[in-house]
Amino acid sequence: MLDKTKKDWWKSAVFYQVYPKSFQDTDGDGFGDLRGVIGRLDYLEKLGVDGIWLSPVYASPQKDNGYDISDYRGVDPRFGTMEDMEELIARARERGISIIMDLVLNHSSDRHPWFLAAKADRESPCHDYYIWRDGTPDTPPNDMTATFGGPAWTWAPETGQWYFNMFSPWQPDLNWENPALRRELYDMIRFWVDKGVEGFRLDVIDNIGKTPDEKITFNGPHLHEYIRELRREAFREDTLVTVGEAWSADVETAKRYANPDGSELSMIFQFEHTTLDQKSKWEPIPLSLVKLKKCYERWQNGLRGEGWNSLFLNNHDLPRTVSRWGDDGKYRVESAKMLAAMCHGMQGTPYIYQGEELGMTNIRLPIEQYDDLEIKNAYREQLEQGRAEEDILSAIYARGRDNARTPMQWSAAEHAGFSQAEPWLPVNPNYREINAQAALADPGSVFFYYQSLIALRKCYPVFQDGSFTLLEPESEQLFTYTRSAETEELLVVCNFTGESVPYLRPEPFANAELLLSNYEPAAGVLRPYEAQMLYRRKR
Ligand code: TEU
Repeated sequence: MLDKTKKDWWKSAVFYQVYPKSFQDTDGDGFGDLRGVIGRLDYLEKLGVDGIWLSPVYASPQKDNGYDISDYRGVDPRFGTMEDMEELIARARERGISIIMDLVLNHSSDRHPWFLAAKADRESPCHDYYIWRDGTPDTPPNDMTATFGGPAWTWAPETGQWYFNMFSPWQPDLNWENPALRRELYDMIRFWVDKGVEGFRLDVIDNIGKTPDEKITFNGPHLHEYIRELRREAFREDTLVTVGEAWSADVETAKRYANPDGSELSMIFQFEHTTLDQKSKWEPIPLSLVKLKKCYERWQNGLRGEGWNSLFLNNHDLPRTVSRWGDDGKYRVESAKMLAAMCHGMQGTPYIYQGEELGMTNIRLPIEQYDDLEIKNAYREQLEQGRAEEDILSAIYARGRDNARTPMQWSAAEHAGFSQAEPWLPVNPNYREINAQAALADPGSVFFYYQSLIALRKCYPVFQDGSFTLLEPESEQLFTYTRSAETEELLVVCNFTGESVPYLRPEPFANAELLLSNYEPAAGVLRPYEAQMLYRRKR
């Protein structure tokens, strides 16, 4: 178990993201719940993770699966009760697993009592908790659009004003310029810290300083002032782990959020590596391995000593990486392991998204079976713009968020052991083959590979500290790099293709120890999606 009284303990930790709606249903409503998470703690302990990032379980109308909160201090009855949450925190802690809650501080639900009061009365003290502009119903303040479709301004006839919504009309943006609002949020965070929550993932934190009149949504003028205040007022303990989601971050701006002086957050989620194989969200293009490697290199070297990154392939907003960069057919197991080795060999804190450790894949559904508001809006808007339906669908198959949100595949039983009832989103039909029960019965499974990766990070300090050097930067087939510390060195070798590729290890690693592999190594060649982790002592 990690010593979590140590500041920076999270640098040697591995986290696991639970998307509770899809994790495990116990009360037979087809919707995952907290008792389901409690019931699967043994599984997570076996995997070896140190913490769970729990996607939102707060009371919510679920327009955006909980990223629209109507009560920040309450548990949504669909997920369970406050007692369930307290029990989860306690039971997890007994196993050395910390609970990291999702914090959606950029916006609330339009059903939050603050917003209801704000919308009903301009004189309400809550009115200024949101962003309002006067006007007339036919002319919004400007032409900004919302992430999930439509304008970023919604008319409220009650007050005769427009309110600002970056994501959807059901998610009005909070006005961080209002000190009383900020105080409410800090007090709410303390409420959860007092319950034993050991950290937070901060949803779209780079948006909280927005100034919509200037059309600035990311990196607003007061952004870092607010984050520093958050740290001082709400994240008081040095041992709390805080990870900020920042789609806008580049290497330079990332350093501010995750500055080692501890004045802001522990680390960030940045997404550059997930944007290289697309012209825009719904226009995928083939991945250039050279570009991907250069991107990782820039981040690994750029943040070294100056910030702390997280490492991830998947989350609830991204398609399954085994389907995206690997091969989810013939070489599913090999490529899932290769991608894991590529990612977990680097410097940063790894996050595993539920089902990734099983090699779960993307899904294709008839359009009416999708649930995600982003998918539904994109489908409608692109049809209106005249894009061919089959092109829209193929973009949704490749990039839609529901790829990641299908129910967790626990067993070959009906509904994949996720629920007794029809799940809220269809189970991937491949659950009979791909499921946790099968993985646990097979020592060669993706699950046990992840278990080894997590254990290795705990055994060898080079995973945490070693400097990164990209080898063969121009190869479109191989991703190879070293991590080097004073006395030890790691070599990670990944074949990103479905072909065998000739390969000779660099000389210093000729007799190195093989820490982990997904094939029995053969001289002079890497088989399809082969990955090796090699280790040597320098002296
Ligand atoms: O995501 C931030 C975000 O910008 C995403 O909407 C992203 O642009 C999109 O998913 C790409 O397809 C966070 C949450 O992770 C997401 O689930 C929420 O929907 C969103 O914020 C709003 O809270």
